[in-house]
Amino acid sequence: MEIRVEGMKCQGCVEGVTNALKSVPGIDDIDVSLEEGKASFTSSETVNLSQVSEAVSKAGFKVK
Ligand SMILES: [Cu+2]
Repeated sequence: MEIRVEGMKCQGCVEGVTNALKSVPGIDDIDVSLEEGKASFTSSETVNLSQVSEAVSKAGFKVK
């Protein structure tokens, strides 16, 4: 699963997004790309996408 994340500017932002995604139940492997403005993850169970965007927004970024 891949999402676009707006507003990442440095490695600290990448960590912020990574941690936000880690907090969402069901998400396993996370790969956040600063250059591409993307985050991809695998999930073992169904992931609630509104929960994903809420967690990322709370961290200060925008999901597109
Ligand atoms: Cu940053």
